[in-house]
Amino acid sequence: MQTATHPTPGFADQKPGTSGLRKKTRVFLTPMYLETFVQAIFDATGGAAGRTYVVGGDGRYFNDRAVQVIVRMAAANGAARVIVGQGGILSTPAASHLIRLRGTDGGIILSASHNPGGIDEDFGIKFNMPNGGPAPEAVTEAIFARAKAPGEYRILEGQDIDLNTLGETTLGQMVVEVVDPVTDYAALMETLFDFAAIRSMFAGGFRMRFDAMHAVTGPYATEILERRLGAAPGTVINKLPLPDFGGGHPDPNPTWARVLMDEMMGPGAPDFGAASDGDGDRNMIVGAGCYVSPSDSLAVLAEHAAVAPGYAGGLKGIARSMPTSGAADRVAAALGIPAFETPTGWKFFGNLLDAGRATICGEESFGTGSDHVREKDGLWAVLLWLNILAATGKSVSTLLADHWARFGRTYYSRHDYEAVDKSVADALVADLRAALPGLPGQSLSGMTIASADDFAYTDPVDGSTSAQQGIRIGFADGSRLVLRLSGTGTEGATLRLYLERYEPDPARQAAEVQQALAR
Ligand code: G16
Repeated sequence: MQTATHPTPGFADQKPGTSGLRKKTRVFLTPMYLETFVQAIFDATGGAAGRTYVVGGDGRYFNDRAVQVIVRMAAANGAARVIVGQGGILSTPAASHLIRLRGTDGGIILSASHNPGGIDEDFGIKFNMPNGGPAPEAVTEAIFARAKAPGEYRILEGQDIDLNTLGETTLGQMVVEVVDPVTDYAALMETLFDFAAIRSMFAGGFRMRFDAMHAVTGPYATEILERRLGAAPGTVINKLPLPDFGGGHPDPNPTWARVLMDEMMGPGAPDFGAASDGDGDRNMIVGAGCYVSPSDSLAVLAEHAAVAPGYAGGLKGIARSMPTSGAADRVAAALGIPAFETPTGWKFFGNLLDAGRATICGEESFGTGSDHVREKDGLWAVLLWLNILAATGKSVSTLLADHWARFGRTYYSRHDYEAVDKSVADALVADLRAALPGLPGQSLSGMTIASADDFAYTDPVDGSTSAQQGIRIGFADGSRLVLRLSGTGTEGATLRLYLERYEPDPARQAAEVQQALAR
C-alpha cells in the first residue's frame, strides 16, 4: 500500500462553529474537502506520528466513507493506532469516554448532532482533545488557519478496511482496532448509577418509553435499558440507526419527538419518557403529562444527584451556559457550591471539569452531563433521572412541583428564527450591540431594563477570554432576554431569542409557560 501526497487549495469556509465543522453533506463531498480538514487537524495538533486516536460517528449518510478516509489518512500520517467503533459507529459521549479510558491523543467524531442526515442534509466533523472534550477555541482556530491555506494532505491508497469485524488488524504500520461501541460505555454507566434499584423499579411495573429517533442511541439504550435494567421489550422505539434517521430530525424536543410527546401527554402514559439525538449527547425528559424543560432538568438533577452512587460524595460545582435559565444557580447556592456561567458550547465546560471545579453541567439546548466524560451525555441524563425516581419513589411531576416549591420557578422559552439572511442577522445584532449602553433605565412593555451587555467570558482556569457571546438584557424584576446567533446552523443565520422570568411564590406558579412570559 502506498502513501500518496496530494495538493489542496485550502478552504476558506472551514471555520469550526459551536461544535466543530458542520456543513451540508454535499459540501463535504467536494473533492479534497474532508481530507483538507482532517490533515489540518493532524498538522495543527502537532502531527499524527506515533499517536493514537479514537474515530467514530453517528452513522449518518457519509459516515462510513468518511471513517475510511480518516483511518487511511491517520496511517499515512504515521499514527500508531486508531480505535474505531464497529461499523464506524460511536455515540459522542461513548467516543469521549473511549478517548479517556484508553488515554489516547484525541479523537475525530463525525456528526451534525440533531440536524437531519442524507446527501441533501447535514454532516459534521470535530476533533476532541486527550481529555475527551471538544477542542477549545485556540485549537479550532489553529485548525482553521491550517485548513484555509493551500497545502497538501497524505493518504494511504488502497482497499477499504474491514471495520465490521471486532479485533485488531494492521494498515501499513498502524494498528486498526475495531471495538464494540456500547460495551465500555455501558460499563461506565454501571459504575455511576444504582442499577439494582432501577432494576427493581422496572420489575415493580414502572413503565418507560425511550425514543432513539433512528439515531445512534438505539443500540446503547436497548442494551442498557432493556437488557441490563429489565425495562419491558419495546421500551426503546425507533431503535434502528439509519443513515437518514428515517427521514426525520433526530432532535429530541417536543416538536421533533412528537410521537413520544403525544404518548406521554395522552391517557395511560408511561411513567417516564425520554429521547436522544443523532449522536447521543442530547436528551429530552418527559413525565406522564409533564414536560421537563432542559434548564429545569439540570436543576432537578443537580438537586438530587447525590442519591446516585457516582455522585454520593456531593457536587463540586454546577456550570450552565449563559442562555440556560438560572434555576441551577439556586440549587448551587442551596448546596453551598459554586455556580458557573459559560458561553454556549460544551467545550467551555472542559476546563472547569478538568480542574475539578464543576461536576454537573447543562444547557438549555437539551444537553446535560457530568465529569464522567467531557461531552454532554443523553443516556447519562436519562439514567440519573431513573436513579432519582427509584431512590425517591416520586413521579416526575412531583419532583418538579417540589423543586419549584423549594426554589421558585423559572419560566423559560426559546424562539429560533432560522435561515435568516446572514447580512440582515449580523446587522441586527450589530445595531442592538451599539444600543446597549443606552438601554439601562429605559422601559420595555412596562418593564424597566436594569442591565444590558454583550456576554464576555474569562475562563476561571486558564484566563482565556471569549467576547461577544450573546446580548443580555436584564429587567428590574429579574426577568431576562437574551439574543444570540447560533453557531451550528448550516444555512444562512439562525437567530435565537431566549426569554426568562422567575416566580418565587408557589401560589403564583400555576401559569402555563407562554402565558407567564406574555407581557
Ligand atoms: C452544540 C454545542 C452546545 C450548544 C448547541 C447549540 O450542541 O455543543 O453547547 O448549546 O450546539 O448551539 P447553537 O445555539 O450555537 O446552535 P450539539 O448537540 O449540536 O453538538
